[in-house]
Amino acid sequence: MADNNVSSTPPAENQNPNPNSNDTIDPNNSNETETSIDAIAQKVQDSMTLSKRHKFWETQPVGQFKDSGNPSLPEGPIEPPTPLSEVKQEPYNLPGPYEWITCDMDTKEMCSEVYTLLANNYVEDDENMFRFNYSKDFLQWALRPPGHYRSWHIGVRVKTSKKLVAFITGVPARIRARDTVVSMAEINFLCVHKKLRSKRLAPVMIKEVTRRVHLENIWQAAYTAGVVLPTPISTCQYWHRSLNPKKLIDVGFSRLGARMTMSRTIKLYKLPDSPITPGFRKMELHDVPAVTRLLRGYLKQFVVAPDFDEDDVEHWLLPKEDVVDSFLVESCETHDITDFCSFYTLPSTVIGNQNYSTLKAAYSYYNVSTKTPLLQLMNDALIVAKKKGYDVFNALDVMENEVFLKELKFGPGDGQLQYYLYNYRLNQTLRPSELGLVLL
Ligand code: MYA
Repeated sequence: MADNNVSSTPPAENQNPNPNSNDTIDPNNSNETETSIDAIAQKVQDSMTLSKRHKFWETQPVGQFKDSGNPSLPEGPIEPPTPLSEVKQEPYNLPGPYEWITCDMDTKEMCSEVYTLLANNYVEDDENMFRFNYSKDFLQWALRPPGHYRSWHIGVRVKTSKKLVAFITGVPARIRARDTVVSMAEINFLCVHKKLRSKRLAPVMIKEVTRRVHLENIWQAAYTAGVVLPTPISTCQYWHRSLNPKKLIDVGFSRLGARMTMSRTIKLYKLPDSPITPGFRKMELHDVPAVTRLLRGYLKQFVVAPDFDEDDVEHWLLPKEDVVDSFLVESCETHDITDFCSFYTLPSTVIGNQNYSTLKAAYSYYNVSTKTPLLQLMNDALIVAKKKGYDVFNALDVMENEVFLKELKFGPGDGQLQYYLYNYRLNQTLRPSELGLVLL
């Protein structure tokens, strides 16, 4: 599903900040050349349409569009940490009718409130046909990894009715950028109730989560979004593999191809009944050390990737019913674990369809092939996903996924997913294949 949202920016916030927009370049004057380069950058900014200015993001320690491709800026933190005693101790001000809460995701009641907010107000595709429907079990899994902070699960309620109307979360993660492992927050589930949109609540939510992350002495973050903000480290694309083509066509997720009948389409996407690779089986608790070794070795090749230890692997990759599925290949002779594949479960609500209310989607997570060709491994992943009743298998073009996407009959989606780092500069935009990170 396309992961897009539309944000509108009030015109009052988009005044032209540059009174000198007629500067010209004099190549003979190096001092002036520098200022002139600034002037060109400024002109590029000014020439952007009003809707592309970012009143909030321009104030944040993130790569700015005007600095893109400037090799003189060093890689690494954009701002140094501030002493903890200087971090603002009180929450940011909210408009009068609202109050902050810290969400206790251990309780069923809180989980249900968050679930309901997201189920009705979270990410929709461009045509508003589908909306992500993260399950309660999924939310508990996504928000309570090893070392998580309850204070990073932030809600906004209406003071009088106590209704939950906004949400944002962080979870801790060690993420490697080139050779440096950085403690970061992974920020996700930013959501403002539909009735409260375009009131600049999102920037307050982001500032508040930033403050609470800073209080734990963490100064960097990673996040993804469907929208383009300053400035993506990489732009990725979703690909979709039909498992239940008839349903996907009936709900308008896909269309019957030219010169195709329904029965030919069903035949095209048909898969064997069971996996083909000998030794292919579900991951179990005792596999955690071997899977960790396999994954750590594999992720080394990517420019940005998580630095998983055994606790992380146990949490993020040990199968959890209807949340995350992991399979591996155990050599029949040596009993070595040679290959691994995984996907997570994220259904989408089908908005306003008479016959179907939900699409069951599997999302490719981390896959490692050392002995079994990646194509064969992922074909087995498709086979087990089909067997488990998924309608579609989605994958980003990250890591080595391009090797199998076209071959296994994935088709490109219409939305793009942008990857971002907060307060960390990389001086080159990454190709998706240089990314070893999947956020939920
Ligand atoms: S991505 C999923 C985002 N959620 C949705 O798409 C759900 C449906 N949409 C909504 O609920 C609202 O439209 C949201 C915006 C809440 C998205 N990421 O309040 P506003 C900027 C970052 O008037 P609203 C996810 O969860 C926008 O450019 N910024 O707008 C990762 C504008 O700023 P500027 C976004 O539509 C989140 C401002 O907000 C996003 O009512 C990572 C407008 O505010 C977006 N997806 O609400 C968050 N969408 O004027 C960043 C809009 O400058 C984390 N905006 O352009 C950063 C790291 C923090 C921790 C740091 C620790 C060191």
